[in-house]
Amino acid sequence: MAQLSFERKYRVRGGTLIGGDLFDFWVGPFYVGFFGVVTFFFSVLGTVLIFYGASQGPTWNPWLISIDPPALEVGLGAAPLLEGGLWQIITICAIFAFVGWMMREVEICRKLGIGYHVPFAFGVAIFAYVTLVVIRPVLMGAWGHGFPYGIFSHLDWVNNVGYAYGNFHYNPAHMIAISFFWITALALALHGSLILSAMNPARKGDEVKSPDHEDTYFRDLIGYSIGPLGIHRLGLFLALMAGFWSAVCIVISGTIWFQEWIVWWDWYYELPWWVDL
Ligand code: 07D
Ligand code: 07D
Ligand code: 07D
Ligand code: 07D
Ligand code: BPH
Repeated sequence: MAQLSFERKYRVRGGTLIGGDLFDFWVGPFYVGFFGVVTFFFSVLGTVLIFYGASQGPTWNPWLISIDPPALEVGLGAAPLLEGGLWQIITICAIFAFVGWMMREVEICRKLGIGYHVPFAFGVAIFAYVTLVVIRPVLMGAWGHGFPYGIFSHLDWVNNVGYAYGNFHYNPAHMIAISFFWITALALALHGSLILSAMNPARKGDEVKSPDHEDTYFRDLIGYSIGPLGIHRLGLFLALMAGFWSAVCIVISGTIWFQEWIVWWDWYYELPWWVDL
């Protein structure tokens, strides 16, 4: 109930970036806004085009439907609709849908008077996607380097692009990204379990425990507690680094590094103190 009366108090006009009062309303629990309309329009258009592409293809099997980018020969030009043009239009729709979603998050933050941390964080995910389908293809000179929009076909793309550089695990930025993914899961596992442990005291009837207990737990265990605010800063940082280094690991493959990734490690043999041994 408290939640609901809070919402009534804050669900007032204002804070919009575009459109003034025009789209400043809610549909059920959803805030609409100008960017809600943008997201809805491009999501529906993009999805309809995927279904249209599927209807022109060989299968309705959801795992196998695939909207492929143009052939490499097309370069950075526009392709005929059924030879990659659909992929190009769907990519534009997807970017507008994602950016629209992010801007809608910004307007909600403005209405509530809170920081822009959530839309910023989503911006990093959008950056990773745009790196895959715009930045890297443009740098490499062909839309054909983007990934196909299909459940299995995009896995084949990851596999094939990986092996194009030998064992992709040797890509140092891939290692950093993976390490951040592992650490993010570690941090969330620790944080989630710690909060639940304080909320669910082991002895029945005990009061719910405070952040003092949470801090003391980690001081006892590893000598340090990052604190109730710090863990959220750390978690956000780790997750954003995972997304950022992912974008780095793929954008350098085929633009500044062309060989198998294991060759990159030759700098180690070439260090001055043993190169002539
Ligand atoms: C849980 C939030 C909910 C989101 C869901 C996904 C669609 C697609 C469209 C059939 C964590 C909704 C799915 C809208 C329907 C059509 C045409 C987020 C959650 C439930 N992938 N990927 C999946 C996407 C890339 C990779 C699953 C999207 C890169 C690997 C799903 C993108 C690379 C594996 C999916 C994207 C890559 C997957 C589950 C965009 C590197 C798996 C995703 C737009 C990042 C796993 C069969 C998930 C799987 C999987 C969607 C990009 C690698 C279909 C939308 C090119 C190795 N990816 N992916 O839970 O089971 O995300 O595949 O960038 O093993 Mg992928
Ligand atoms: C095992 C860690 C336990 C750690 C402990 C603590 C110390 C103390 C001291 C710091 C489980 C140790 C502590 C030593 C240190 C101090 C002071 C965590 C463990 C107890 N895969 N794949 C996974 C993806 C591909 C393959 C899991 C993605 C390729 C194999 C996860 C991709 C091929 C195995 C995953 C991808 C391939 C896996 C790992 C993309 C390679 C596994 C998470 C984007 C060519 C492993 C149980 C995990 C597994 C595993 C993700 C690609 C092979 C889901 C995102 C196609 C052989 N892969 N993978 O297990 O399932 O954490 O292990 O392409 O064995 Mg994969
Ligand atoms: C940051 C907590 C601190 C832990 C650290 C790791 C050692 C090893 C031993 C030199 C997040 C301490 C490292 C104790 C020293 C020797 C002999 C947790 C943090 C700082 N892996 N893995 C790494 C381990 C597996 C995979 C890095 C351990 C499975 C991939 C580090 C285990 C599969 C990649 C590491 C384990 C797999 C890595 C960073 C145990 C599936 C990378 C880890 C005991 C899960 C990344 C060069 C990190 C890398 C990486 C350690 C198991 C896959 C060396 C201890 C078999 C694909 N792994 N790993 O940040 O840079 O974890 O590799 O299960 O790309 Mg691994
Ligand atoms: C791109 C998603 C953005 C999403 C958006 C929103 C909707 C709406 C609607 C639900 C970035 C979409 C929303 C559609 C849905 C509703 C209503 C996130 C994105 C904007 N790898 N690898 C990575 C591992 C190997 C290879 C990243 C592990 C092999 C290539 C990550 C392993 C080879 C590429 C990673 C492993 C290989 C990657 C992915 C293990 C294959 C990339 C995370 C255990 C043989 C990709 C930017 C990511 C990348 C990438 C992990 C193995 C190849 C660090 C753990 C050795 C070619 N790998 N990999 O990017 O960096 O998230 O992309 O072996 O392109 Mg790898
Ligand atoms: O609202 C959200 O979450 C609830 C936002 C979101 C976020 C946010 C949000 O605020 C944040 C902070 C992140 N994601 C963060 C991150 C990580 C760290 C940077 C990173 C690892 C990550 N997100 C990854 C992913 C992935 C992966 C790994 O694959 C997916 C699938 C997602 N995030 C998905 C999402 C959505 C659930 C949500 C979100 N992350 C954004 C929802 C949104 O944008 O809605 C508007 C768009 C539509 C409703 C549909 C658009 C349809 C298109 C026009 C057509 C489809 C095209 C597509 C390219 C086809 C792909 C086919 C696949 C089979 C490959």
